[in-house]
Amino acid sequence: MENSAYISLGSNMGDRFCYLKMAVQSLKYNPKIKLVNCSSIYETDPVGYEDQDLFLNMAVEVKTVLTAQELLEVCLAVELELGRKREIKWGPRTIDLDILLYNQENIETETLIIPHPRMQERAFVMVPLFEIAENASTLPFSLEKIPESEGVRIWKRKNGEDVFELTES
Ligand code: X6L
Ligand code: MG
Ligand code: MG
Repeated sequence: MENSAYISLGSNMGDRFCYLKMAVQSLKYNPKIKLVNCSSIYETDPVGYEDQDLFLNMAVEVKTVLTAQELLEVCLAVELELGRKREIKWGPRTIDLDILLYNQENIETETLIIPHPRMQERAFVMVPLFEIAENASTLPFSLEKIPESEGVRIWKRKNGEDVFELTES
């Protein structure tokens, strides 16, 4: 598992916690992905399109043999599996998985931009990421400057066995 990636997850429809859990499990049980770290879950005010329900957001760190493009395909497949419909731009979704970082690479194809555009301005992305990556020396930027954490509240704190709390029964 030679590559390291950070993925942001978000849900604001139906059983939001269940969707996050199922998405994390899908990653965890993919033989080409090793789940290495998992943030707490935060409840966050919607950004971009504000007339929708509150989100639950979190971030995970994975190691993988997949390329960034292949990892994107896995993320999109998980979204499809969990009933994601793309109707309103920036609108409600059962689950959203965004690749934030892939190694220290800058990638720009027609379907994928890494690092994720404007991620540094979004507290709902940066607060969970900072929680699991604050000691990582592999980040392409300093994480000292976290944006205003307004609109981001802890919802389920990870315990010492965070991954298991998220993926068990
Ligand atoms: C001006 C214009 C300022 C657009 C911000 C920000 C647009 C974020 C889209 C923006 C702008 C986005 C989530 C969300 C979305 C989420 C929370 C997006 C895409 N996804 N809000 N809004 N959590 N809290 O996962 O990130 S839509
Ligand atoms: Mg997103
Ligand atoms: Mg997305």
